[in-house]
Amino acid sequence: MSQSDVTTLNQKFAIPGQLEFTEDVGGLIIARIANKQAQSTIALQGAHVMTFEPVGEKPVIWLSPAAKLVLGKSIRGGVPICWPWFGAHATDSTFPAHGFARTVPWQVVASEALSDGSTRVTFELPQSSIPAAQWPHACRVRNIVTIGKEMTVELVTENTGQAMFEISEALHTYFVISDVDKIRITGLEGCTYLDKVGDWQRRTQDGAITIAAEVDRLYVNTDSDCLIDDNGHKRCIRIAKRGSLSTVVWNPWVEKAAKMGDFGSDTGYRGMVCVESANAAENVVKVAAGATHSLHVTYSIENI
Ligand code: TA6
Repeated sequence: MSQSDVTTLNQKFAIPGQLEFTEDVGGLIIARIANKQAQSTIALQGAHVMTFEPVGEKPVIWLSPAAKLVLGKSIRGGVPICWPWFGAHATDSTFPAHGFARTVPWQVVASEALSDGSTRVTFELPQSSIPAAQWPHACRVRNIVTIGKEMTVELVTENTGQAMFEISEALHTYFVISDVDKIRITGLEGCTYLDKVGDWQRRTQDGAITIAAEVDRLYVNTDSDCLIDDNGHKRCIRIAKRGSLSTVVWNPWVEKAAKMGDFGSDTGYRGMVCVESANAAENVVKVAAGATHSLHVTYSIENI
């Protein structure tokens, strides 16, 4: 079946009243979920969750108003999948930052209306989308997205080859916030982090994280939940992860956001923060031949 054929996708996987597939003007195919608990849009390119909005709640996931929905280009916002490496490639600077997974076509392999009223869609990265020069390993990679009053994203890597391989990865999630000076991020107190803004110095987190300049930190050896405590929206966003020992906190601030060119208005950076559930630096994951590794995150809202 040609996965680029919306009609075929809808015949096989649409769920009346919950899930349909449409083609965007830029040629991207979008899964559109609207059930009694939430709405979400997911691009098949990169199995990229773009939006998530529980019923009666403000949007949780931030998508840049200037996001370019173009084939082969990364989408600014949502939940980009960084795989099979996080950040710059270790040895080849010509390979794309954050890996290739987020800019190649994925396929839909399953859709389910769950008994609790949520909707689950399973995406798979076909071997044909994997550039062999960048990743010469046999593997099965799935992204399983469940949309209800909470959102769950599970990135599953199966080593179907004969030798161990090593990955670094992240669900590089962008969150909607009221304003960058009205939030604090908790859960990483006392953790060691690599400070990209400070020349990758290793530092220790003292208290809650507040943001008043560019922040780009890779916290290591932490499996803690993180909370984005948003005094402006009078809510907390909980990020509850399993299978992840790193967390990245990023806000580009004004200069870097302007340079990136797809943050929308010159104050676009004020309405977002990234809290990314990852495995990177000393937390890279060795996947033995025949083994399966899961990075699983549940995003939920708590009112304050
Ligand atoms: O996760 C933080 C980070 O690595 C930043 O350093 C910045 O590069 C950001 O990711 C966005 O990267 P992108 O390739 O999506 O522009």
